[in-house]
Amino acid sequence: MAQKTLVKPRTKTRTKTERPPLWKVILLNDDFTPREFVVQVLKAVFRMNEAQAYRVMMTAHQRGACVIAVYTRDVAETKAKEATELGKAKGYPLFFTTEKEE
Ligand code: TYC
Repeated sequence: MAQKTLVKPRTKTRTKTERPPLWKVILLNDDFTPREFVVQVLKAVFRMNEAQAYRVMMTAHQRGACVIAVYTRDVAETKAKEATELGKAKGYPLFFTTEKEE
């Protein structure tokens, strides 16, 4: 009698979890927007407390730019736009941009 090969079915499911790429929201410095206003916007849009917002504002002020947070692309773009609009509404050149995280 021919020998039969026992084929054991795979029972474990292998899940490939691909995380969506994250996007950075970056705050850019300018010479006109008041520091206190930048802090207000950071608190309102990025849910930071006073100390966190102040630190981020000062980093952008001194170095030219500061990464604020990472989100999915949609959220990052929406928040950057919202925050930029708040400045625009007051006539400030305050600007937030996004960049894909590598
Ligand atoms: N540089 C601005 C000032 O001196 C303050 C400021 C800080 C503006 C950070 C934008 O992203 C910024 N009034």
